[in-house]
Amino acid sequence: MVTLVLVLGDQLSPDIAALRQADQSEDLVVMAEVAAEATYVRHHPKKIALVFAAMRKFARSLEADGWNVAYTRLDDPLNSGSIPGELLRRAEEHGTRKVIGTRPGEWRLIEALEDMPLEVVLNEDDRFVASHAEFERWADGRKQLRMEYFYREMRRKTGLLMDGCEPAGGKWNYDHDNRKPASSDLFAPAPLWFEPDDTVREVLDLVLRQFPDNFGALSSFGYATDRAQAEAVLDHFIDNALPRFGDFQDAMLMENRFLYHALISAYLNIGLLDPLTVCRRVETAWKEVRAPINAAEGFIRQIIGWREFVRGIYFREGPGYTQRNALDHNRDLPPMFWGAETKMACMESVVRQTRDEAYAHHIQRLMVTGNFALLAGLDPMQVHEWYLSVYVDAFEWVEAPNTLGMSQFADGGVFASKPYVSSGNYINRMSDYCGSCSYSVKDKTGHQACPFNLLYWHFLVRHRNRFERNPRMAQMYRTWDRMTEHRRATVLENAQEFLEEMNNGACV
Ligand code: FAD
Ligand code: DLZ
Ligand code: SF4
Repeated sequence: MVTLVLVLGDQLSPDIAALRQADQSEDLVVMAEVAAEATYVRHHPKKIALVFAAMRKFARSLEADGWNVAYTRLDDPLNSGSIPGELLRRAEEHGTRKVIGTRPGEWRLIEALEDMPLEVVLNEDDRFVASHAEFERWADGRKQLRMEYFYREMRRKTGLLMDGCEPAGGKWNYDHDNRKPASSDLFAPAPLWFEPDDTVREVLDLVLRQFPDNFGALSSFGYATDRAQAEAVLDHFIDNALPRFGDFQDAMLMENRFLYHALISAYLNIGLLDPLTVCRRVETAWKEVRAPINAAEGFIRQIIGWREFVRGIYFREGPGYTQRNALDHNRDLPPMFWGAETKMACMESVVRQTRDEAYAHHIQRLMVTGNFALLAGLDPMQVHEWYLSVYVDAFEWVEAPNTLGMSQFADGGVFASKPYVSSGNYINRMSDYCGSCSYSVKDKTGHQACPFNLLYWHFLVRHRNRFERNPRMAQMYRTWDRMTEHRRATVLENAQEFLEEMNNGACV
């Protein structure tokens, strides 16, 4: 009996577990562009285009390698509209009940596949450094899960940047070298983009027709859509940007959207690049003195540290994780997140960049949009859906822990020891946004005061019971307590006025 081999849109790796289990001479690979996956959130059009174009090219490369592939296009009249629906349709067509797949990166789809009236076997997705069992072994019995200790295990396991049992250069982490602000005239290499080929053009037409109202620009689509292109992006990054990646990792510039970032997260997440190979390439660049240790270590930590850690948390915490709301935040996402006018230059710039590129780098996501959402008490579920829809690299296993855990503290501290909040000061130090803002970052009270300055204290006061005994936050409460009563009352009143104006739909 033929077995159906399911390959999802973020499983585009030739050695994905399901393909390794299959028999090329007999089995049928099933791939499908389906409405359910394209609409579970209103994805950015560039994200849909990337996934569909990469799926089409991957299907062709499988056929060239000798696989039989049943590929369903989105506009196929027989398309049932969902992954389970397509499996049922193919099962009936080919008289089979057997399906092998690779465990999806989202509980929603795992549950849907496990509930199917077919014999579905889901293999562990082993395109990661740590297996689920390894993460569980590391996490079990620990009072707190902190990325740094997990990361050291991953360094030991992979031998990356290791000098025997010791970290290369004598330190595990070079982060304190990595906090340099950037000046507006900083020269940064342009990213490597690709002219749309026939496949991409066809997909762009489809996306334009089918998703005309989704937030995000489709014009100047330049993402890599196959393995060779993704590898060229990696080469380009290592040759041109890696040496300064560490130094300017946290900097933000209005006219320089990508700085020294790699722009490879989407390719890693859909399977066009392999994380360990990427890290070995970066390690080699360091060994050949083409990149300093702070850059190589900082970069490798993002991949074998943060990326693996967030995945471990997502699967450990289970399907209920996305419903968490530990701080009981419930304000609606204001329209500025969807491009409506705002007087905050930082928010305007990051949202505009997000709309144009489907990309913002980590600090823009964490310390501008995320920081604002947390300080303003926005509903974490709406924040999560926003991040899941607007970024080209957004898949729930990686997006949800970053958004709900790291950025919104909605999991109550499973992920982070303290909330990532800051006043306007931090944004001013790390960016060039404040110079052109209608608000004044120097003002701490009054109608011109930077909203981050007001909301920062409003947040701390709202959550005093939870955070004042946190040793990493006690100093902030002491600073607050030292202010005059009049000053404190004015800050809170101004913050409240700002939130009310925002709630009432005013341009703030
Ligand atoms: P670089 O800055 O060049 O970093 C290199 C690589 O490290 C990235 O490609 C990525 O694979 C990895 N990496 C870095 N930080 C993280 C992290 N915190 N978690 C996981 N991997 C990391 N990343 C996603 O891949 N998908 C998401 O949906 C996503 N959502 C996020 C939401 C929020 C609120 C925050 C704060 C961060 C989120 N991140 C997400 C992490 C990070 O912002 C992106 O991985 C990064 O910006 C991608 O751009 P880059 O490839 O240029 O990364
Ligand atoms: C993101 C995405 C989109 C937009 N479309 C499809 C699709 O049509 N078919 C498919 O197999 N996968 C798609 N994906 C990726 C899935 O949503 C992803 O596999 C799950 O969210 C699990 O990570
Ligand atoms: Fe953002 Fe405040 Fe700076 Fe304006 S002044 S750009 S709101 S941090």
